[in-house]
Amino acid sequence: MKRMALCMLALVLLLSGCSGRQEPESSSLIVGFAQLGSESGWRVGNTEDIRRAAEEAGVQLILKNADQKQENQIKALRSFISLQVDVIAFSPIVEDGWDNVLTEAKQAGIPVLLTDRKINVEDENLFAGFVGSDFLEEGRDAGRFLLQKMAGKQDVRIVEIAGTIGSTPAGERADGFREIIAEQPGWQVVHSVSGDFLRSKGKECMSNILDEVQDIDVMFSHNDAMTLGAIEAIEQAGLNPGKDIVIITVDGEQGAIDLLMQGKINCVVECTPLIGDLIMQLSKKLAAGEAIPRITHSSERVFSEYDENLEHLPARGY
Ligand code: GZL
Repeated sequence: MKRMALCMLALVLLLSGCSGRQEPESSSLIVGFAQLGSESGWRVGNTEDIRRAAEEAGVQLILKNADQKQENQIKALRSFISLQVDVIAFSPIVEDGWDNVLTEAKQAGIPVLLTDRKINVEDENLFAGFVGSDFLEEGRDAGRFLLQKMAGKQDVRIVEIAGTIGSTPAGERADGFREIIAEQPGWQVVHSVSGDFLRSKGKECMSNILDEVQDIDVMFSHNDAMTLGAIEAIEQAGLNPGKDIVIITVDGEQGAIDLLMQGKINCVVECTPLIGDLIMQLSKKLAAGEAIPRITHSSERVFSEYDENLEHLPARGY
């Protein structure tokens, strides 16, 4: 009886959430997805791709947006548990604080798939696996570009605009970048501050940095949204981004690729949000009781001023 109510509720949610979309083929698989927010073009693209993939896979998707608040994500996970969805998937805004709610999901017999970001939990069996980017490698790629760009230079002064404190991408991008530049004589990150992956905060942070820090050679920003904001501040200060200050960013949004082609950004490390199909494939396996890999990484590349024919790149889609 409860499951019938669930299917009816899921149908109502789907009908209310879809603007005239063709309803997916009826499917027994119901996935509850707790999205963390809409903080960047990357996140919006990620949500759209998950909706598209669910529709194409015939999966009934219940997607709730937490507006960048962990407590809202936890509430969403608890609602999926009470709805007895088949699979729970979510992009944890930060790494800590998930043990209790995921224990409840385990006790309810609902498998959990981590997407996009990782978590720290006592019991690693509280989730079945992770699908998303290798953020450590993204940070290393940013460092490798700088080694090429600044080859032979000493005393390179770097400022960093970091992502959400306590999130996997912020921690691992920072670590990977520092690992690669560690041996360079006189290279140092002279200032690091979190812009929370938001464009507005990226602009605010860079404006403050320009007031406080002298002789900046490089800005490493953990996402394109903050980079676009920071570039506004750099230009308002009368400086030329990409020339006076080397700009390295992560995500690969269309806006950043456009600025790369204009010479205002020097390197864009791709972090694809388009993992909807992988999420659905892994969810179907979990629903069928099959094991999945603990880690499934998306494949990504680097775009930089050293690339030719960037103008022929296909539209980024986010
Ligand atoms: C990375 C993702 C990050 C993006 C940001 O996988 O979690 O969150 O880099 C987004 O744009 O806000």
